[in-house]
Amino acid sequence: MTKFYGIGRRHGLMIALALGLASSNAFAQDKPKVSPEEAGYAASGTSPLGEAEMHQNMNPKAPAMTKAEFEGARKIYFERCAGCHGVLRKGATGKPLTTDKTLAGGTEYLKVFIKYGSAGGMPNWGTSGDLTDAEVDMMARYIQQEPPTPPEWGKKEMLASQKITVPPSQRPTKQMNKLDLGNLFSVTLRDSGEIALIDGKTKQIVKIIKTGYAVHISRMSKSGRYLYVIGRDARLNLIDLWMPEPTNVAEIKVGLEARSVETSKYKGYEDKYAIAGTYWPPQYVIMEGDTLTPLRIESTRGVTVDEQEFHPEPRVASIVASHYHPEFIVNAKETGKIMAVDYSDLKNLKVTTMDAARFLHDGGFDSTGRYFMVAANASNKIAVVDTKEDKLAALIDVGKIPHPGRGANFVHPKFGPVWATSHLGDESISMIGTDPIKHKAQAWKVVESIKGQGSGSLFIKTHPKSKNLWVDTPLNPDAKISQSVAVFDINALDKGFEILPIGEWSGIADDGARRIVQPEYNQAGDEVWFSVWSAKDKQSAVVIVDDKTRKLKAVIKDPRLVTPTGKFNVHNTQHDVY
Ligand code: DHE
Repeated sequence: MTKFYGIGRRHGLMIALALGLASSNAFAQDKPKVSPEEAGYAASGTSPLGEAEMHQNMNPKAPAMTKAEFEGARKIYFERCAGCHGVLRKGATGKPLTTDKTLAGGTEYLKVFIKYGSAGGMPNWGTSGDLTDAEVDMMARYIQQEPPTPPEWGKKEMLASQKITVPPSQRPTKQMNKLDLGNLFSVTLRDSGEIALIDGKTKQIVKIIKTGYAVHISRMSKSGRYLYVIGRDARLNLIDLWMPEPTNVAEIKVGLEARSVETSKYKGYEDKYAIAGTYWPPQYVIMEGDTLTPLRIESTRGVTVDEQEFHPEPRVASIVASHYHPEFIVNAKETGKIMAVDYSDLKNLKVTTMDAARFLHDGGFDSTGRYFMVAANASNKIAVVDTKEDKLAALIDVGKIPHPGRGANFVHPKFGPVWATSHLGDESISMIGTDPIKHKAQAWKVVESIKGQGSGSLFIKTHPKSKNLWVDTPLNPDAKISQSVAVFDINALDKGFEILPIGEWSGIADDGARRIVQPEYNQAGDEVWFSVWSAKDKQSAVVIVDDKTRKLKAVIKDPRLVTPTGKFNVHNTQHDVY
């Protein structure tokens, strides 16, 4: 059985319950429950750390392993397990797998747990066919050894990896091509480690550009000239859209594993700095915007907001650039801390740290650009940061495992301006009031919660010019739901949703998952683009829908479109329009 994000994975819940695993052991109890969708999601992104050199740490109390077994198990650990249990196995959304716990469990217990999964959300790696019995046995012995630590990555390593292929002095001073840059899309080609630049009008691929491994997101500089693309391997590419044809002009490896990048947007600092956050090492780095030369590296290691316990690897999740101060808002996942990092004086760095909630992940601004709304996903909360006052404005309970992307801003017919999120763990869509002046009673409260197609949603979207609210469900186990999208009328939210069969509309064969992921508007706000995300060796597509009529407008099919996922319209990304 192939594993493509957990589709077809038979959950081992019943078997685990029958064996009494879910409740019989402290090891199985001390973390929040995660849904199968969340477990599959967090375990999906093969960590590039499996390739890093690490010392084999044997524990004399643990069962023996050969070097080859240890290396094989380490690779599997970083491919399948690190996303939930952490690099150092201190636990994240998954339980800690430190040797005090695993040795107490013992090989036979661990084997059952790995093979059949658990009620707490541990996938059934054995019975799903992902791991053989021999591999399950190897993993059970491996997690009783001391975890090997990946190397640190400082300025020296970053500089050694930096390439400035076109120095700023040799770059144009104005746009040298005829592209309509505002309506260009940077499309993540996840499994080929590339982005496709697609012209919004002609729907033609302008260029494919090589980027990092399992490339993740694109962000724009304030001027709209520079495109920054980060891969899971922490390779950051700087693409100059003003060159005669958009060209990669610099790159750097900012660590061993990463997900986020942003650029300075405050007046006077436009295009000046870039910042990238890493999962490993747990740190962020502020760089020169046009060369990616590292200027200041800051660790995120520290204590958690709730238990006040030291955490050795708080991964950097989303980062946004404040419009109110020369600051980056940096989210540390495992500690639950949000940091406003002042970049006006990098030698005397001022950081305002706000306590939010653990498992900070993705988020975006409210419609005014003042409040940053970020999901603390496994805490089932949205944290609101007032970027003008540098204060936490609220911490709001929402549905199960909120996953907004950057969220959706619109004017609710009854409650005024709201920001909405959908959820991975349930079918709800929570709308939060965002106007503390004219709608004070509703501000920072869930004013309405409606039901979408199902759980497994990752992204929700609208546009200031649209009356539609689009909600994807790519991680829903039912193919009918994962291959379609729900659309609500913002002025009649209680009327329910229409389902558009985007997968079917793509016209591609239904043999490679065809998940519909991440609605993204064009610059004018009259078209919505969807990725039809199939397995790497199958055909994928991008489907474009007319926003007004909700009818199919175009399908982009091209053998070069390998696993398209995120799409970033230049104008909307540059100006935080969503
Ligand atoms: Fe993402 C944003 C982390 C899996 C597509 N993803 C983010 C952000 C983080 C993150 C921290 C916010 C960045 C920011 O705003 O600065 N993503 C992770 C993971 O840790 C996770 C769960 C597992 C992994 O190992 O990577 C993960 N993400 C995925 C996917 O599998 C997705 C669906 C497909 C893909 O391309 O990998 C995916 N993530 C995205 C997209 C965004 C994103 C499209 C940006 C959304 C936006 O509108 O800005």
